Amino acid sequence: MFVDEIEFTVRGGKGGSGCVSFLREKFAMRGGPNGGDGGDGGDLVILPTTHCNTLFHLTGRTLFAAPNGEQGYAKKCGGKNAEDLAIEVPEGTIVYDAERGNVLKDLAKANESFIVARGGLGGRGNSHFATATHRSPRESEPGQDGEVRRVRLSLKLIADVGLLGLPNAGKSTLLSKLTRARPKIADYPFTTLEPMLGIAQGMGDSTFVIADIPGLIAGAHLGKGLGDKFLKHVERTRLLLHLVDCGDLALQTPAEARTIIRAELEGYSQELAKRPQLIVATKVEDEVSAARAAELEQQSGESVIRISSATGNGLRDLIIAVSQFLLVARATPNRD
Ligand SMILES: Nc1nc2c(ncn2[C@@H]2O[C@H](COP(=O)(O)OP(=O)(O)OP(=O)(O)O)[C@@H](O)[C@H]2O)c(=O)[nH]1
Ligand SMILES: [Mg+2]
Repeated sequence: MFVDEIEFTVRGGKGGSGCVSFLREKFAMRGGPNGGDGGDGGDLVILPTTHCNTLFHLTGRTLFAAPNGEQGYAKKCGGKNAEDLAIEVPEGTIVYDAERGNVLKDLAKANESFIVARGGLGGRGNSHFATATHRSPRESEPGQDGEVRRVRLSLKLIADVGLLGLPNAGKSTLLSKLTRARPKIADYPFTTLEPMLGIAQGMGDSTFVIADIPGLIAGAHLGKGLGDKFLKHVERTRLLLHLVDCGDLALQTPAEARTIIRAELEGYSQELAKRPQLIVATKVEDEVSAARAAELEQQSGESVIRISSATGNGLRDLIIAVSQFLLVARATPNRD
């Protein structure tokens, strides 16, 4: 199941307590204090990885706690420091402080881990408390508590290209033609219920990641259909492909489809609405669909790339257009 929002409490491990002990040996009956220090508590770490695609594996837990440090021992033996506890999350997970609402960390790159709750330090044993006048200290420190905080994780997929369109526009079919992803495809609306990524072969050695999301309908930003909650998964793309169905079974004219999607994007976020877009006419494989694509081009005043995922026509042109765009965009810093 695709889970992209989750909230729970995190706690660093408690430090082990310091030990109270005195040297007891045959010829040193009243030896000095020798209690060792407690070990430090483990840190609670969030680790972005490419091994998982959703936050589903973290559901059902309200608390993640790192292990506690070991207590100190006699003969100045320190307790062991606890291991850290790492929670794996998909790349693109943003960690928020659930109470204040501020971003703690955007984990956009795999393996760049983040300590979200530090473990407490171990307490000092009584050997640290001896002075010239206080030679038999019976005091030691308890370990410090680990940090505790409530966090919210929100996954925003990271892709180069996002597919947009009304239901049935042919988004998933295109994903399946350009990548090895195998999304569900069918002739009814809302076949796609959760986002899916695929890696496409671009020009030369280049590749690009495509995100397919559920279809949008008029009023999606007001919660109609599946709503616009999946649009956050194309927020971190460089380029949007707006797929417009030019087949004869389409319920809207291409120009209507274009207008609906543009309005939904604006309703969701002005910033996303300004993202570079290519208009892609889909199912262009006969005279009728070719005429509809031409009409769209004329009415919108935007150039339209014609494709048919069924025959493969136009797919190469699309790959060239996307690759050329990305070549320039990738050379420009500060995407996110
Ligand atoms: N003739 C023709 N049919 C196509 C083409 N591309 C997709 N289809 C058909 O259009 C229907 C919808 O395709 P999908 O890829 O599931 O559409 P979608 O945009 O992912 O739809 P949702 O997931 O519901 O938003 C399916 O019956 C496909 O077989 C095409 O190039 N030509
Ligand atoms: Mg689909």
